[in-house]
Amino acid sequence: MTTGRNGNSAVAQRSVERATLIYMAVGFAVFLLMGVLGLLMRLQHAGWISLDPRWFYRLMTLHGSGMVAGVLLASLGGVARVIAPRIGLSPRLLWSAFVVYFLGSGLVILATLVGGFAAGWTATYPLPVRGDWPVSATWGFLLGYALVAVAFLLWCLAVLAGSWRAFGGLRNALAWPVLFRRSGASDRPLPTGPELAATVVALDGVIAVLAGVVYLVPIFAELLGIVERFDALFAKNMLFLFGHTLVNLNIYLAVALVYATLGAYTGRAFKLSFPVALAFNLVIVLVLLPYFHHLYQDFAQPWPLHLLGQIGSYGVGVPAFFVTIVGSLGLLYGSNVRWSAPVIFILAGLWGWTIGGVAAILDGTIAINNVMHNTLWVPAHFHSYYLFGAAGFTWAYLFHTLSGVDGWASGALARRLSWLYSVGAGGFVLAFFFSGLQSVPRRFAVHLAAWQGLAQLAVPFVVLLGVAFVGLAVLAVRALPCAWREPVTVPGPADD
Ligand code: HEM
Ligand SMILES: [Cu+2]
Repeated sequence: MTTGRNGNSAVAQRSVERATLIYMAVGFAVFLLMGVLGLLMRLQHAGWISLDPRWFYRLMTLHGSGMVAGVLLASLGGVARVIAPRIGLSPRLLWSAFVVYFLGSGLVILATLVGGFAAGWTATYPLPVRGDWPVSATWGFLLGYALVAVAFLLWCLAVLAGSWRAFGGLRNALAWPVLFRRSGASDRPLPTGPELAATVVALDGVIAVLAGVVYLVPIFAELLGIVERFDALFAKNMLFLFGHTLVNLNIYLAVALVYATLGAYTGRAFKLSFPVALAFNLVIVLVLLPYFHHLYQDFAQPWPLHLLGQIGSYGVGVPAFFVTIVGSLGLLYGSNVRWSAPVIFILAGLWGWTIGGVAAILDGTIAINNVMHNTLWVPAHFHSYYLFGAAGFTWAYLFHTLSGVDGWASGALARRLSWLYSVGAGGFVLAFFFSGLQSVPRRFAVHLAAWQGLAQLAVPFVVLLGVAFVGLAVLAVRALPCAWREPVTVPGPADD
């Protein structure tokens, strides 16, 4: 049996590649299904259908949790595929993670659609234990979350173990020689951008999962009657240390996918520069601080933590700017771009991600949060950076994987569909932003007549977005069997 330079046998490597493909394909399918729920909610807000409010909240809960889990799964698969040539990943860990993820998501679907759980994707304590749905639904939902968190943890461990081995320890895996030694001459290999990003995400991922456990265990204890109640403020801190961090890490995974994709279309290899290495190392700490902005309205929270949230929300913007905008524009600037669906997704994504990020920083400002809190401004900002950024970048890489530089994704149809997606997504999030400016509340099942106009405006854009994605899905699915059978054709991270 041949053993590759990353320590995996050819069979193991093939298994890793197939696992990553399944992560991405299943994540994409989940994204499409959850998008339909999003359309239903906007139709409801437009006053064009009338869902029972209970059903609205069940669908909203499933949509939020399903989207976050689905896009994350796809990004985890994509990044694993990108780093696999040099970092030997355990196929057993990756496949186990997939099975656990699948079981967890299944529980969440059952808990919401059958059980009636409707506490929102955040399931903020004490809502999960106070709802009037059966307690089995609460168990199902929270156990489902626990399984998804365990699966994510398995992925993090696979990456940490692999990069430890490939780079001979964590310092090299975090590119510290680039930071602290000028020459950079080292007998050990240094990580590429995607490899560094993966290690950083895996490290913070472990912390986020631990926070999730600290959140869930007391709730389980209360459900079992072991404790009567516990501190809601502490719970909320843990919840957002978990939730905020998780969705933010998805962004950095997606950025790694941009690095891995863009070079193929611009003819530039990504070089791990000092600013990008520094930025990613700062992110390790900074990504853990902004979550306090979710608690600005909790007057019982000690005020220095509010201040920390303010500083952290601004602070994380600086390295984020370096890793995305500087990193990607460095690959684009002055190059001869070959226009293709993945490139269009990435360029639209850089815009959407930046706009969403600025909107988030605004809402992370205490004085502004006092006004914008719990308005549709909040979904506006996270749908911008998710739909364009985290998800958009991930689909760019998926299409690149399934098409290659000259395949179907470079054809006129795929390119047109990509533009349609940008227009659809743009119109949809703008309607959210304008609603936010009018102080239309988020998480309301029924909207007043005065609020409905903007929702009505959003619907055709959502349909456009849907048509574009279904079209791209048809093109992509046809390329799937070939990618399953054949060994990787996508070039791994550049060796130079
Ligand atoms: C396909 C287009 C999408 C549409 C039409 C859509 C629509 C919606 C709507 C109408 C809401 C409820 C807003 C409210 O009244 O509070 C919502 C909430 C949400 N969406 Fe989306 N969405 C889409 C894509 C996404 C994506 C890509 C993600 C993330 C990966 C996402 C994550 C969420 C989350 C986390 C919530 C909050 C749920 C909660 O409050 O518990 N959505 N979406
Ligand atoms: Cu946040």
